[in-house]
Amino acid sequence: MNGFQIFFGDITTIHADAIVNAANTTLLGGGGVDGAIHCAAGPDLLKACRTLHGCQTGEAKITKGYRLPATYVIHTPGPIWQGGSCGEADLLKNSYQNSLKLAEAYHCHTVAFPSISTGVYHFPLEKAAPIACQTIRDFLKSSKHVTEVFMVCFDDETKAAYEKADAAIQQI
Ligand code: AR6
Repeated sequence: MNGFQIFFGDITTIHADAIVNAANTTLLGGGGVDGAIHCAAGPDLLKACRTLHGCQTGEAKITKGYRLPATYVIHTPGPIWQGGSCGEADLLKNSYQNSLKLAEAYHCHTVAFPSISTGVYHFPLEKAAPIACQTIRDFLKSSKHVTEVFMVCFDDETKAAYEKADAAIQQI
């Protein structure tokens, strides 16, 4: 039975086959979780990212994890919140879905996500959490290799929002 778990943590310490990076379209690093991942992975991650020539919002690209405990890093730029009428919800769904598809293509069993776009990109947490949980749970219904997905939350408010969203989905 494929599973989804929400917990507190620092994604750079997670022993998953792949962790997902909430990147920007340059894929050349930044602050937040992106900065933490590059810092923990070491300079070879940036070297690998330079060869990828960026990534469009909602798409995903993969590198090795280098010094991270994770085997791979899947980089996806989530949407910047612009009020909600610029396709942000679909783009956020694409980020989760395309990351999961790439994990499946690389035969990953365990995949850990941070809360994409809800930091510097200001996607409202109560809108982002249901999109993330629904997309992950739908994917797990038919995935072959990806069997466990973790949502790694960095603060109380984020964890509470994902738990609430996931509980609502489970009741339907
Ligand atoms: N582990 C798990 N989650 C974390 C960690 C960590 N180590 N560090 C931060 N978070 P953000 P975005 C949480 O701003 O909104 C970068 O500069 C954080 O608390 O990292 O998608 C990129 O280069 C929040 O809940 O990503 C882009 O330019 C969540 O991760 C831009 O920020 C996402 O916050 C992307 O912005």
